[in-house]
Amino acid sequence: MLEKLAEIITNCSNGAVLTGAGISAESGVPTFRGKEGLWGKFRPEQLATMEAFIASPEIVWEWYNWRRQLIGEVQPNPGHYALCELERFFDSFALITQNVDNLHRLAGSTRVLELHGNIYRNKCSQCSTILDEGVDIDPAAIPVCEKCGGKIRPDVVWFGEMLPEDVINEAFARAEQAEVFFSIGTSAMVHPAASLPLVAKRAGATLVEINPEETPLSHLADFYFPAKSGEMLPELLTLLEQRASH
Ligand code: BV8
Ligand code: ZN
Repeated sequence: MLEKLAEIITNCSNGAVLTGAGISAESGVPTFRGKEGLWGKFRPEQLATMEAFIASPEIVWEWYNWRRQLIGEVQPNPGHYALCELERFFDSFALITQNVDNLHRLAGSTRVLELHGNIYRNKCSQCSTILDEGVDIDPAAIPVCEKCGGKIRPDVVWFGEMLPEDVINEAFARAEQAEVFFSIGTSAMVHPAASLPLVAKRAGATLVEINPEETPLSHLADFYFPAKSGEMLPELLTLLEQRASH
């Protein structure tokens, strides 16, 4: 299985990866839908929405501050680092992530397409002016935008909100061009991100999924590895490096 995939990768020049919360699970960041998941106490619609922010901005900020603090204490895991290495085996490579945790950049990936923003960036909830990185926000005294007085919010994409146009457009373009497309650590349920693997497959890519649990993609994938990304990806890289060295 893995040898066959390594063989295919060696003969392809265009690769793309879509990651979800699962790639950060082994760093200790709770996923969205796992039992200890971020949504444990709340429903996604409750918190990651503009409605929730308008209704109770302090609760939304408490949740993001808790996540910022939690993510601030963790390190990228071997899965993140392996993806930095994987880039070398392709002439053109795109790393597309649904995660807002910044761990791909921390691991050294240079070009990361962040479909859903970045938890450390702040922006105005009215005029979307981006504010300086990661200023801590006190939920009891949420700052307002100098330009328009709008409340400051995290620069992430909430349910019902558009994804950054340029980012999602590039992501679809890369999915269409990919010869090998990896879907790693995502339940493949949130759109439009979840359609990227389908677009790649339809355009003729070899679809690879790495996820300990089955998802709607698993039966579609050419290779489905029921495994942890932090274990599977380093194994794949070792194989690729062995092949490259002789
Ligand atoms: C939009 C940022 C409208 C914020 C996030 C009905 C049908 C279809 C679509 C919809 C619908 N109703 C509503 C919609 C649209 C909605 C949507 O798709 N809803 C879903 C719930 C059905 N989408 C939106 O609202 C999007 N916007 O559509 O705009 C529009 C359209 C036109 C014009 C104007 C407006 C915006 C979606 C973005 C929401 N923001 N995050 C924040 O983080 O706070 S979503 C968030 O959850 C993540 O970013 C991610 O995208 C998503 C899914 O999470 P995953 O990453 O997949 O994580 P999850 O926990 O689910 O799964 C983890 C996986 O890892 C598991 O499978 C697990 O087995 C695996 N795993 C665990 N350990 C490991 C592992 N894998 C590998 N190794 C391990 N060790
Ligand atoms: Zn403003």
